Amino acid sequence: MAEYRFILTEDVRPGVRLLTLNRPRQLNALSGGLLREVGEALFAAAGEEAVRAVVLTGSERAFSAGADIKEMVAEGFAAIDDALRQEAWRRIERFPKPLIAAVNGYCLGGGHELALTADLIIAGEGARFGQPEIDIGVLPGDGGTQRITRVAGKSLAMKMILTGETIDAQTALAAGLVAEVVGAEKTLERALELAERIAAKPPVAVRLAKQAVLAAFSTSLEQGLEAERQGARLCFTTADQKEGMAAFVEKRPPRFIGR
Ligand code: CO8
Repeated sequence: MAEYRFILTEDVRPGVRLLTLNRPRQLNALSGGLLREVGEALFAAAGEEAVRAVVLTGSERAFSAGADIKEMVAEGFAAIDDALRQEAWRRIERFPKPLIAAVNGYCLGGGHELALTADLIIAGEGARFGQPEIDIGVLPGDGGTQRITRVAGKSLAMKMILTGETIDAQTALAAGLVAEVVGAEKTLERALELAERIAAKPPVAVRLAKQAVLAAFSTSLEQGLEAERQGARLCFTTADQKEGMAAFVEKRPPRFIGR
């Protein structure tokens, strides 16, 4: 596995890779370097057959407090116009395997936008979610206006983005922004448990299921339904579909081979 400066990577369970944002003293502020490493690590994980799911986490105090404000002060317009940074976001957004965010503490600005690129978020009960960009003279630049609105609706999106106020984990749960709220000490464990469970499922069906759900955010209903149908059809060409259904009929556990 590659060596990184701002993140830690570890294969912790069968099929599960853990990526830990590792600038704890800066509350995991997303410097260009950190973001590029997340993009690189996910790009690498996408190409490794043995990695079936990834868990992304931060520290106890902060998943991430957002884009690195000091870097933006130093770089000015170049910070937002940075092609490498944009490429990193594209790699993160296009990661084809299941991505679970385990969030404790602050999850703000670009940090919240990073968590929102995950397929599901497990939040510790003390987690705070927010888009405070308005207080530093900008607006969310990495998906917040679109992803919060599509998931949680206009009112909460406007409230978070226009006031910059944070919401707690229970409010995020009620709004559908997170999948589960657990005790802070259990956040990572729960995310890993779900990742391990997903990692044991037939990977072609998992990838197509993820694609089909994501199609709901970027296509018309008709196109989304077609994406779902195509996915289901493709599954019928796999050995794992035959094995899964045969195992059910024969009343035994399936042995998926990943094809
Ligand atoms: N960037 C850089 N450094 C940060 C950031 C950040 N976003 N957040 C915290 N830090 C640093 C602090 O400067 C401090 O460092 P030092 O000790 O060297 O001064 C250290 O982390 C600890 O932070 P605090 O002392 O402030 O800790 P507190 O517990 O008092 O406060 C808060 C915690 C409330 C989270 C506070 O740090 C804070 O408000 N942080 C900024 C949150 C924020 O505004 N985030 C949004 C950033 S903008 C963004 O994400 C998107 C921009 C638009 C897109 C641009 C594309 C390039």
